[in-house]
Amino acid sequence: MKIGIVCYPTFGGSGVLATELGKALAQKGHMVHFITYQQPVRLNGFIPNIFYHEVQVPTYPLFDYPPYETALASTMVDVIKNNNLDLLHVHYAIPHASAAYMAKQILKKEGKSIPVITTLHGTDITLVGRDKTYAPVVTFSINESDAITAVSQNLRDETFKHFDIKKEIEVIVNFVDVSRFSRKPIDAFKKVIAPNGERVLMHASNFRKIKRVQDVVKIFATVLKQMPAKLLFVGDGPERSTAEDLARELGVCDEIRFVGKQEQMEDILAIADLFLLTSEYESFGLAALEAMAAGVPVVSTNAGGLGEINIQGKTGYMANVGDIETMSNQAMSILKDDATLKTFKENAAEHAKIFDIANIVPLYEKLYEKFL
Ligand code: GMT
Repeated sequence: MKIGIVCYPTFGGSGVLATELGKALAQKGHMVHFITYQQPVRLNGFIPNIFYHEVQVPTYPLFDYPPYETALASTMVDVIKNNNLDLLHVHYAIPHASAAYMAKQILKKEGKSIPVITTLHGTDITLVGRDKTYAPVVTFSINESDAITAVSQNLRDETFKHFDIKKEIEVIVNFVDVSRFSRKPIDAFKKVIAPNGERVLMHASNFRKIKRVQDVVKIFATVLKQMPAKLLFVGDGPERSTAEDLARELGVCDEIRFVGKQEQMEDILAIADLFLLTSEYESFGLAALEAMAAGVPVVSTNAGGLGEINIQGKTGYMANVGDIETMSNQAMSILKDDATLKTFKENAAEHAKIFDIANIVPLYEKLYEKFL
């Protein structure tokens, strides 16, 4: 098949998922054309069946807001026509679904029909998409998609709750390449981070408000009172400085490292003992799944779809949003001794296998085939 993939190229989960999907499809022999405004972060190295088309957004003094969506729709038309694509798969509704609708209409006038599949990822529905500035366009363009998928049951339910959707939404859960994340820790790296064998806690996100990164700092500060530990913060974003300020205020700054945006998540996760995800909402929590695939148990909130991946008392624990005390106790109960930690690690790795790339990518292929 010749498949066009549209996504955000940045470190967010939807872009990561879309890029990993494209790579997996290319490895299975499909021709995959990425259409984005920048090379997606996980699209590194040369893969023969992958093509990359950059969306150029020319500026003009008249434009306070360069019309990205128009440029995207035009690029879609160009790529679909010139490469004779079979279908277009857009990830994250805004503005990808509406740009795809526009491209589809243009091509229809020229006699070419292009099926559009929209995958909903989370904030496109639960936060940004619900804003009345966007909602009518989001509702319309989702309904106009030939197929709609959501990355969790929770997100499917939220979409029906908040939008007037007339079509079925298929749940195709996120996936992880388990083999890639089953890494042995790099000893030298572990020694730098935890020179005295301290427990290593970790959080990875885009540090947006919704992630409640201050809660991560608070949980870590509580754990630190009970046992030697280090905290790795991976990623970057608007709340990073707030987290840093709080760490200073709580006197735990020396035990925390901010390692910034990282591509080699598997190497970092390999040295971690516990992953903390304190979000107010997660449609799925791909970062937590990647942690589990690396054998790292998760203490998270029970928000959104997190309960669909994190199994209470088995792969980790969950608590209500903002319940620092419970999450701190849960973290300590996992980390308290080597035997308990080992059991949680094994459970996490085992459970992640359900979400292995080999099980999920065929579901997308099956969906695509319906339209060919
Ligand atoms: O979490 C973010 O802020 C990034 C966002 C994105 O769209 O890139 O992530 C969403 O999609 C991921 C992949 O499907 C999910 O794993 C995340 O849970 C979801 N984020 C939220 O729902 C907040």
